[in-house]
Amino acid sequence: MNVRSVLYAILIGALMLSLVGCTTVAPAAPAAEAPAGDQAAAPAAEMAGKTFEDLVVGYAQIGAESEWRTANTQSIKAEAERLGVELKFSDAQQKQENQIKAIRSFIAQQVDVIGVSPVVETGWETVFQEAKDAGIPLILVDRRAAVPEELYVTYLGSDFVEEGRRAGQAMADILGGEGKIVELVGTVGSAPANDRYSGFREAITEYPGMEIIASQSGDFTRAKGKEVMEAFLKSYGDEIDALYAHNDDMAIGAIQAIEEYGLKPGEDIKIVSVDAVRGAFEAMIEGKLNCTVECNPLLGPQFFDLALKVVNGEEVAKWVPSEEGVYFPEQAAELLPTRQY
Ligand code: GZL
Repeated sequence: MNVRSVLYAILIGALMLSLVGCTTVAPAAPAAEAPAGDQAAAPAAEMAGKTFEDLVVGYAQIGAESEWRTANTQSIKAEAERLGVELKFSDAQQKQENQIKAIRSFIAQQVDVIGVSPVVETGWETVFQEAKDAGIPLILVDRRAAVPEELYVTYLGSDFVEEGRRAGQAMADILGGEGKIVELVGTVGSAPANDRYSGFREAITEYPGMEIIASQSGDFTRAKGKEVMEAFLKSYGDEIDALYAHNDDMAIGAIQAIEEYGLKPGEDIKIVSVDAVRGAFEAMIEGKLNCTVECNPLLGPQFFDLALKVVNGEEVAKWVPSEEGVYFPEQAAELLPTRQY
């Protein structure tokens, strides 16, 4: 073999070796062409799931019956705006049939997720099943519904029984363990009314000197709370030592009735209520309310975080409870400026 042939052979060999030493990475096939199940081939964006800006959420709100509800609605709308979520919002004016219609409309529009605050606990199984059959996850917000757990992904809201217990213990402390109590109950059949009713009774059981002499629904509104308190005063007058109201709006209505009757709310009749809205702090500063148990309405941020996780197939707890406190007159003036609702 002459010199030229030897050099040629060496050159070819070196060339062959260099090809074996380096690999070229074929560009990832676009997701559409990637073999089924070959996640490694899918572009990163495809695996990231939806973002808030992609989200379309249907929210079936109860109505606008109280300061609490107004704050709750504001929190949900403001957070949707901040995140860039497309929010389809319905106000049912406290009618279950309107909430059911709204949920069916959201299903027809094929939203990504449905949020609902059930006005009452029963009557939801059919429409929740329709949402499940349509493959649309449903989140209970604020109030629970009496349905099988598989019909909703998670419940975001308070422990209303604990709120009732806290109100009962506060009432026992304020009354010194004895007195005749009238009760303004929330919307009949609603989870907060049912649970605040039972939690309060659980707490006062150990005080035999405490007696509930009358109990009637004021439907969580000021107007109805005033009306029912007027009836209580007509029937029992100054026999009444205290009022337990399932929300601050009914308590504020009752305060007006007590003053018009000629008694001093917060003194002649002690008052314990629930929600801790600004109106309650103002009433405590005026000496007309003796305690308010917090029920947090500012659920917008937690709701949309849960909605995005659910839509992206992430695990979420079956119940996400709210953090809440109990407030008394001596704290009211200092805390009022800090209250967000
Ligand atoms: C409680 C909420 C109740 C409030 C009322 O989570 O559902 O409904 O306590 C409101 O003020 O009307």
